[in-house]
Amino acid sequence: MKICKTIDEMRLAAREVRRAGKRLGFVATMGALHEGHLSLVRAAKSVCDVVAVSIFVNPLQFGPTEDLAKYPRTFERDSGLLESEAVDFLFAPTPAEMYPAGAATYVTVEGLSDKLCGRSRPGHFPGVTTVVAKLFLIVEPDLAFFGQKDAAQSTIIRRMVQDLNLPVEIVVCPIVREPDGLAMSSRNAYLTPQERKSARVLHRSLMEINNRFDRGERSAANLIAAGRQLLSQESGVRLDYLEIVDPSTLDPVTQLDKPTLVAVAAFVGNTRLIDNIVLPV
Ligand code: PAJ
Repeated sequence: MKICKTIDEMRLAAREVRRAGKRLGFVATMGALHEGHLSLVRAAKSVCDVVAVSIFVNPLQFGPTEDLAKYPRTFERDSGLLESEAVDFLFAPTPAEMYPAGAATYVTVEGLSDKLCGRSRPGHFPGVTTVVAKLFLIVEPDLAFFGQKDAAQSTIIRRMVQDLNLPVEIVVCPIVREPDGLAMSSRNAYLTPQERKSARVLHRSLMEINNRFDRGERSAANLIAAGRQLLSQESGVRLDYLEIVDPSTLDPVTQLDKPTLVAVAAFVGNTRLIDNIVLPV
């Protein structure tokens, strides 16, 4: 596995891959890798000739009071894991390499960027789309793999790719969970043992909604009320949002007569966790 620290190195390596007529797959991450990330790497390996992964804790997508400084950074372990997955290139730039002084350009998906997490984290999605656009322009992958775990992020990136005619195909892969249902996340490392137990309520509330939906409930308000009820019973958990939305517009729906996204975000202690499920027609 070749580690590229500079944009020039990564760009040259990727150009060579394409010149050889090979299909290049790309997985963007912020490191602290877990099985969720590795599932994207494996999906990329299974359909691409060459795979590049980036590790970059993107300062632009963190708010002033968020966890940028304490975000887990485990580079040695991460590069070992990627090496075992036979990843070809690891792009690991510094913040100064990605954002030299004077950088002033943002990529923003209007409208979508202030829905769901965008409402409670202003500036977050413009930070994500700016860095992902830059990464796509540096790596120029044929396919890029993202997780359903960050459902709104995937929707917004698809929109950006479509609107800017970026020549990359977006593939969204299923959520990887712990055995008890908790969605894997780099932020789970912040949880105390007690919080780790409480965190199960996110998935439990989604399952409750799923069960009621299976039994025929189609009112979004009733489904949300049932989920909120469970969430409110768990001490130490503070709900940020629980919404049922159209997966492509992220706008709330009232009646579930087409596929919908049920998305939840909650603080468990000081740690903000997200999860979601898709309900069929
Ligand atoms: P990060 O949180 O490191 O996630 C990198 C990718 O892994 C994202 O596409 C995310 O959806 C996916 N992922 C995380 N947990 C997952 C899980 N349990 N199951 C399946 N996929 C999972 O998302 C980001 O980084 C950043 O915003 C980034 C896109 C890299 C831009 O900075």
